[in-house]
Amino acid sequence: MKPFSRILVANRGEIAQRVIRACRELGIESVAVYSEADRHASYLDLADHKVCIGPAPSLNSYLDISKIIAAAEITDVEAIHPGYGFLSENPQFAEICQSCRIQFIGPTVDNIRQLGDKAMARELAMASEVPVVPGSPEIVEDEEEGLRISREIGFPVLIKAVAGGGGRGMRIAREESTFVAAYQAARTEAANAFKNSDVYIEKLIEKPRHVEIQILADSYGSVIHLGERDCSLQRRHQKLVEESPSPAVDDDLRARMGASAVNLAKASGYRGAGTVEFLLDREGNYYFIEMNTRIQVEHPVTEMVTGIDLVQEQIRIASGVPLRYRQEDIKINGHAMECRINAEDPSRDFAPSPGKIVDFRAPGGMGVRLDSHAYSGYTVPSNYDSLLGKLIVHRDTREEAILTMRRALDEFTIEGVHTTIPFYSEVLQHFHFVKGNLDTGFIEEYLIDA
Ligand code: MV4
Repeated sequence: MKPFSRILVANRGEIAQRVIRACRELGIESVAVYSEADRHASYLDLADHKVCIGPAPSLNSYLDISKIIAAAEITDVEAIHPGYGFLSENPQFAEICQSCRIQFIGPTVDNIRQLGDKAMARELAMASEVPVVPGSPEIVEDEEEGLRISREIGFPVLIKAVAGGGGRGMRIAREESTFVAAYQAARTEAANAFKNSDVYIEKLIEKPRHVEIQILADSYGSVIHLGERDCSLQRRHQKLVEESPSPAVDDDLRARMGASAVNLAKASGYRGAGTVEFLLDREGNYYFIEMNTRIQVEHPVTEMVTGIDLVQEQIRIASGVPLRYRQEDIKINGHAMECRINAEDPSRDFAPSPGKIVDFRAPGGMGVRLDSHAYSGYTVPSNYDSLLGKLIVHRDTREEAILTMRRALDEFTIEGVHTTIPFYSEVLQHFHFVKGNLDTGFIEEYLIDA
């Protein structure tokens, strides 16, 4: 039985294509939406229907709730898949979908609200016996309280915005004397970026790994985890390479982190696919930092090692079908790795490089998956993020995955715009990367000239 008859995909680019593919395999009709800048996008050809939702700027198209809802009403869809970014973690959008009797393919409105507030998510984690970084139990109202808590947990500390994201509204205070300035700077930045100046405090974990657990939860309280992704390789809070399993996680740690993630999801009454983010320190301690209530860019590495189509599962869950897997059904097979290929110039501080792709030759062969909407003749618009696609490999071991990734990167030809392909070839040759010695400072430390 198919879960829905028709779904609208409220996104663009590779993730729109990814969701349309899942719909097609489930026998569900898809409706693609596009801005004027995406008129010639290839994902539109894969969908059963398409609707123009306005001019190029996201605010007037992909972020305009009334346009998306109008497109959904006109095409009479039963559900909307938001992809990632744009409206995917907007509780107001999820609420409007609900009031229009359109199923939002994602978590409940309450899930998005509660977990989108990082201080609330932290409190929930503490209440569910999930390890958190030592810090303030709640939001910190003023400098005096902040100083008192910081002295208690010990410097250095990190002041974080409750509405934070992408590292904004985050400041380090290494010692008492710089605390007040850092506290005020974090609040001001948070007020400007998120219209919410609330902050909380955590002890600073130096050079952590970023390890996240994928979970799936159905509407009946069943929750499973699908192992971890190591996303330690980042530059300015943009992930570059993701892999599963993490070179730093063994079966025992995976079981403990997985149980923590499942406990948190159960405590919040979570529904759908979600990701619980942890920091892993040098001693192998893990600490909850936040939960993402969407499908993530890097979801394919988990799909490759588990064999589970996460987008199809999102759709099934949203239609009210119980989970088809129990925890003991989940086996991690081999090793998967993903490189995000961006239209950016690594030699110019990763500046966006929009323009026309005059030649596009995709890699292939054993163990290679390419999720990309780009093609020869495609013009990369300057209005959106610069993701051209994701190159994913899946092999028996990490060593083999690295060899296949290097080979696939060598085969991959994109002419007309600058891309991050050559940068990845360097990363994959790096001694520390090959050894699996990664932390969130790796790129800045080893690969960017100051
Ligand atoms: C931290 C941290 C160290 N200690 N929290 C960055 C964005 C937000 N998602 C959380 N982040 C961090 N939180 C404590 N207590 C270091 C980071 C961090 C980071 C985390 C994951 C991946 C890359 C990062 C790069 C810089 C800082």
